[in-house]
Amino acid sequence: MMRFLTAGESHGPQLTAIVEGMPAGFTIDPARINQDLARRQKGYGRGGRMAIERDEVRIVSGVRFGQSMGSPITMVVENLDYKNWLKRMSIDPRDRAEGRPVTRPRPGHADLAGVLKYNLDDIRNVLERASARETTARVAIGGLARQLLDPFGIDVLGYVVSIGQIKAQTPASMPLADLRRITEDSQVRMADAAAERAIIEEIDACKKTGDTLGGVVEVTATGLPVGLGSYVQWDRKLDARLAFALLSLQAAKGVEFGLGFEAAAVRGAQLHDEIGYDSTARQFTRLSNNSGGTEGGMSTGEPLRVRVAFKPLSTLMQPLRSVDIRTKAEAVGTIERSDVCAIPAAAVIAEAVVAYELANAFLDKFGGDSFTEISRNYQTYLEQVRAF
Ligand code: EPS
Repeated sequence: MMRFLTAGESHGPQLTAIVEGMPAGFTIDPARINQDLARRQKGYGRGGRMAIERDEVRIVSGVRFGQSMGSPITMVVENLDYKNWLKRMSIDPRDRAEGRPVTRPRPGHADLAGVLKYNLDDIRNVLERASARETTARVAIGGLARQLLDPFGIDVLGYVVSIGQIKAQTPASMPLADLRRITEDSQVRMADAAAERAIIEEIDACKKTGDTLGGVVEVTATGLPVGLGSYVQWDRKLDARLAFALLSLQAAKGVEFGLGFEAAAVRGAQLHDEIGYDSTARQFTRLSNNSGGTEGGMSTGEPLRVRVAFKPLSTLMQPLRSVDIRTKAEAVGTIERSDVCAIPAAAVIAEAVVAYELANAFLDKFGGDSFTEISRNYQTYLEQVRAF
């Protein structure tokens, strides 16, 4: 079982991730992690910060000669913007006077509950860590997880299905490689050119009025063996673990699998994925995939399909009513540099989170300390399922 911690403030010197439990003998290529970090920085609607940063991972433990050693892997991403915040983010008490405190909480952000909970008189102490900048570390961790899943043919891709009211018609059953190529070329990580044009207009309109936009992203994973996760205990259910991880993302408000909430409105006979058997491949088949690839908290072997709804970002350039935490006088929420829409980035982040949870579920099932041991366990299980 892997576990991780992230640390670091949005405008501090760096973001840090420590991942423990990565088995030995896996190829770890930082360039691949950097590709995902670069993907996270892209997307129409991002603010000025992404022009400053050039997120790149530096691995400072757990990897030697391109392979995992089995020891904790520590990854560091430098915040290039830190040089502009040296005094405001200083750890030295003598710099307090230069702190420029933030005192007007933004409705929708962690600001107000955060200062009350931690008894702080400067909202900056909350927002620095609550910021979605933290997801840089999560994408780096996901990039590591992908390198664990890769040799077993498991592929994971995130893309955008809607922004605001505008929905993409994502071509059903398109191979993941094609979907990757198309969404990678899209400014909003979407496989629908007409919807993309409408969304770009909508983002421009929101920027003019100082508003923000949320949306829904979908993550598909293919190549999963049947039986990841388990029905026997609540906290071993694959979908439950994915939902927990995805809802831990900043601004995430809902998660659904397959047909999702719509499943509640159709009759059982219309919903459930009928079972067939392919005697040549010696494999059970499904005639549909409304479940989104999980039944009873386990992977069915069909593609995993999960969607996450994100609310619009709470930093508004045309701010909402608020109250100053020091004077208690009426005010409006603080204006911080931010994004109009970060949903294209959220697709990359959700993808990383799913990759990590799948890698963990994979290790639960086939776990061992080395690539050799895990491969052996995996092959033996596949043979067992084929011979069933
Ligand atoms: C982010 C960096 C942040 C914001 C955004 C995500 O940079 P800055 O605050 O310096 O402009 O662009 O953070 C938020 C939306 C938020 O609420 O904090 C990033 O790296 O993704």
